Amino acid sequence: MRFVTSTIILSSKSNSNKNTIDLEFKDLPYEYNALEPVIDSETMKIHHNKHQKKYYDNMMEILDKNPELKKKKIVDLLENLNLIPKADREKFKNNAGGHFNHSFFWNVMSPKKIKYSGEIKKLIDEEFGSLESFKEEFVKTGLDQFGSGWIWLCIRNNQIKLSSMDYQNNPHIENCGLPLIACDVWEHAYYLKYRNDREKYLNSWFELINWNYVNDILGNI
Ligand code: MN3
Repeated sequence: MRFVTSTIILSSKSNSNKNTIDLEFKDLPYEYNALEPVIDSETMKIHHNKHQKKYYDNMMEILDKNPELKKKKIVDLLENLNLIPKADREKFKNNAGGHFNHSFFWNVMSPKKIKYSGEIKKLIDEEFGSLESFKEEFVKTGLDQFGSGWIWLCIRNNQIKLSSMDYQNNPHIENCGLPLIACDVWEHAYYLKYRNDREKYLNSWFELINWNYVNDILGNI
């Protein structure tokens, strides 16, 4: 599939390794407190060291039983779950999805305010009218997600689409193009600071978006 290969380019063209998402558990691309006050340090630590680490370990447990699969890219595995032995397929989808999604999530947030510009600005302004209207839709999408899941902006055939997906599903698993923006709406992502106020979390989170990261992805398609 065309989309599979375009994602892999992320790792080769970038001049640092920060865009690489693979079968490796990495440090965050910034300090745990770097996103304060929007996301507190304790939430970041638990989220990265406990939640993502657990997804990663569970994924690796399955891959250790099937070492030939380790030669594949994680997006190839997510897009072709039939490669995973049936007994472990659901567990793999949830945990490899969790590992991929969190790796993407850390990169699509920036400690420094990033200017909304470039190709993503063109696409969003065309599809949603303005950044403000996009933000409104984004927050609404997150509020409409019942229970745990993610907000995704993805692109396919130059068309962007905003949607929410359950649990650790993502655009690779659901076969709807390449991910551009990911926001975690599981309670563990915001509960310590925002309690039940998902709307406040989403409005604050939106300001963290690393538009440069998104434009890098678009530049590599
Ligand atoms: Mn999470």
